[in-house]
Amino acid sequence: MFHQKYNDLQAKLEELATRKNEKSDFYNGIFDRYINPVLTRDHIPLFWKYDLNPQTNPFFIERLGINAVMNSGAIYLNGKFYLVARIEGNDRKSFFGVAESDTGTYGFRFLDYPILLPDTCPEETNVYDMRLTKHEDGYIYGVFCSESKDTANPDLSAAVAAAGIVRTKDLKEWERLPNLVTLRSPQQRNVMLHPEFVSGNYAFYTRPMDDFIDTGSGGGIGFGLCKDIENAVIDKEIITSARKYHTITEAKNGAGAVPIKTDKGWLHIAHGVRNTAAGLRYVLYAFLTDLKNPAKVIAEPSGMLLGPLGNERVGDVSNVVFSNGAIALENGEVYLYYASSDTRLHVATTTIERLLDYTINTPPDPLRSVACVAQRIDLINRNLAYLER
Ligand code: BGC
Ligand code: BMA
Repeated sequence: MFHQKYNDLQAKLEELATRKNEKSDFYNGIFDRYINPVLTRDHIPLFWKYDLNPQTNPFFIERLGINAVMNSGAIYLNGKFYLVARIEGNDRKSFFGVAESDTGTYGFRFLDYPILLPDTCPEETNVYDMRLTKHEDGYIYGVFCSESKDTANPDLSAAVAAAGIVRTKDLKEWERLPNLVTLRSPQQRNVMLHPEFVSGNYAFYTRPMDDFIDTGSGGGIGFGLCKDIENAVIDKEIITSARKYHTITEAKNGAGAVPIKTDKGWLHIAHGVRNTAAGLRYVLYAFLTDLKNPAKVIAEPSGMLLGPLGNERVGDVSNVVFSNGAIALENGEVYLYYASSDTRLHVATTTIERLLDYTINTPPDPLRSVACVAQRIDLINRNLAYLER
């Protein structure tokens, strides 16, 4: 029985890891969606979950279950697609695991071991959402959320979020650096390192917030410079993409995938959050910043780029899509990895050209219904005139 079950599960895992993925029939011209997710909890190796020795596990039961695989950093290295996924155990703690694929849309397999981060922060309880940046200094940096109990607050759920920093050259050996210090923001989540130096400094996208959940006075996605990555301190944060009333970013926004360098500017795919009676709704949106001044927004299309659809809407934290990684190949293909409802990871594919067309030529949000209708009537007028020609 034991061996039979093991073989069955192993065969299923093998089938999952080799199953091809096809584009779904979703169409908007901007990107393609795929039928299957690229990573789920079923992709986790059996030897991470079961004790495989029948003597010590006669019932072949799971000892350390996995609840979800989601928000993943992404990088293309030596001809392969790598994801550093947020993996959440049944115990609610998340950690990171590296998965590798030749295709980017299927065939992801986890390396034998999850990442054991150097234990330099004794108060740290949970880690998640790593952004991977191939920096021009030669290292690959991983910036992630390091969460600790707020011991000063008697509320059991009170927590403090900070940005943890690790670096590697091979995704196997990880060196941990001190957490980022932002002198003017007590909490940070969704911090990401810019791939290039900006006037000789390391540049971070930040997310100033007053509190663990509420961004409070934090006006949007921040940007700050620091001299020394081994002791990263940011004094001043300025706002790049701002939160706006009655838009998809009203409650919060935050950096997503590391920006893609294009000849028209830095292409950002971030997340925007609004509050609803059913809880927070997370969607992805895009904007473009100046090549020389990556904090300066030069185009920001109206509304969302990608929102939860169909099955994506349902999961542990429903009505959420979240991205912290995309891969742009030299030939201009883009693989955008996004998780749905904190449960599983998907890919959407497109090209830099299409994303630029979308970002530059989608009109900005006029912020009021009446102006939105005028914007649409303008499109209808032009279309009807065109069709009647
Ligand atoms: C969760 C994150 C979430 C954050 C804010 C954390 O405890 O692990 O998934 O984004 O709280 O709600
Ligand atoms: C957060 C993020 C994500 C998560 C989202 C929805 O604030 O950092 O980890 O996907 O909430 O729960």
